[in-house]
Amino acid sequence: MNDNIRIAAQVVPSPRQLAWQELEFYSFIHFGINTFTDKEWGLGDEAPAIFNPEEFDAKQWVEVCKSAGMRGLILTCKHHDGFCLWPSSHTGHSVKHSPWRDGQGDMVQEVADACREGGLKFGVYLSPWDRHDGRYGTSEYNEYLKDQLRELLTGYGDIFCVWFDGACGEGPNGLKQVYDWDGYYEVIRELQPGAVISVCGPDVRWCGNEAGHTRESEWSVVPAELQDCEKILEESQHVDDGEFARRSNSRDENLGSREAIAGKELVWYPAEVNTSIRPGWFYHAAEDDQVRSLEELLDIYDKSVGGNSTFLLNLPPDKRGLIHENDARRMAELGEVIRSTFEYNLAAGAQATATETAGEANAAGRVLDGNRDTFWCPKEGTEQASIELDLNVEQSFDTIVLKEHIQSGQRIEQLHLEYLDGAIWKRFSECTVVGHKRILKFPEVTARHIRLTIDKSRWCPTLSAFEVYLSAVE
Ligand code: FUL
Repeated sequence: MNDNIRIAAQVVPSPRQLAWQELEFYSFIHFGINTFTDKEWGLGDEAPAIFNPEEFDAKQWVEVCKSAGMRGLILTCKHHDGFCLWPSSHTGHSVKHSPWRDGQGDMVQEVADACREGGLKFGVYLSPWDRHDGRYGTSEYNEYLKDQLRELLTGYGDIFCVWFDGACGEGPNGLKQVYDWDGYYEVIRELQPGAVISVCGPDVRWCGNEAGHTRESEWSVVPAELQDCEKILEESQHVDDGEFARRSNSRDENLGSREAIAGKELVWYPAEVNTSIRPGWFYHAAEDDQVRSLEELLDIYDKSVGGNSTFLLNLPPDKRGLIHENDARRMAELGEVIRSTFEYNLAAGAQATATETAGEANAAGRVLDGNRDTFWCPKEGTEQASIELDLNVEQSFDTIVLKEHIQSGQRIEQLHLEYLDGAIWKRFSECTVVGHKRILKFPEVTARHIRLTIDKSRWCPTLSAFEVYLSAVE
């Protein structure tokens, strides 16, 4: 084992990254002037007078998110058209000049409050690209954006995420903006040190597509140069032609393999999968019958949450200001399947033994205690090891959940699973990386003994959870 790999094995998440990772599944809410013009990208010349969601109910949004098992919500406080959902004192282009609540409303406040009451974390999307503001393209605009950040990060309680979009074109004067990213980050770190800065930021990496595609091997330890990737103007989205949103893997397939990280400075920069429940990010009545199927959403859930990413699923409220019945129904169905699948861990009372352990504190049984801070691991320098579960009785199962102790780093590169059939071990599943969580699905197996063998890892693997389930859908 070379030094590089030992170093890579010890790159760890920051506390804010760890807290974010544990949210696993949360919503994106695209709502604004586009909801009323039936557009995806507003031009910036829309009159605030058209903004009037008469039945707006933030509690309904929160209830829908919770029914799916989501733990957070990110609101488009300002999209590319520049219209603000809060009465910003730095522009008139906001709800203040709309008929909604007679210009007295603050949608950011109502959503933040509903999230807090409902137990969801609240995050803000603030588009750096602004097609309305006359300051765009000058240094004054950078000050304007920082002032807006100050408003959003001081007036609405704890913020778990500031989501910066990579899409960028010209402003109203035909000018492009040179963004003061470091200046923006400074404001965020000062006012909300617990918030992750996502996509055009150093904490959370865009998975590289908006279609819901996931990588087989999603590494959280990647070259530091990726932190600047989405901020490169030439690569950002310039045209709203629908093509970008469904393009798959606009970045490399394997960002963290040994080859990809050799000789590079490394950082913990975990992935987020963002996609919409419908073709568009904003609501369009014409898409009411194009809500993604339960199967498709479950598949994305398993491969994102269960593929060492998080799942940011967009739910666009309609002109009434409500999440449409079709989307709400789908979310409830999704939540029901997820809850019932992961309700009974068949390994909860099992016995665990391992080929070796680093000591009593890291005994095999640690994978069964449901505590994210404890874990099994072999001695440092042991890259291959096995752990076996005795379920006490024969059980039928088709799903296994594995978790590494990522507070120690991400290390597993390849593993396989077998069950004991008489006197013969039979292979039934395998995977590459694990990271925060790996969900493995396979044709139903009935057995009492399960063996997991780590074939390849970095320095010494850790395993914090080894759970066994029978899923609620075939
Ligand atoms: C893209 C934007 O252009 C879309 O409108 C949407 O907000 C999506 C999440 O990011 O870059």
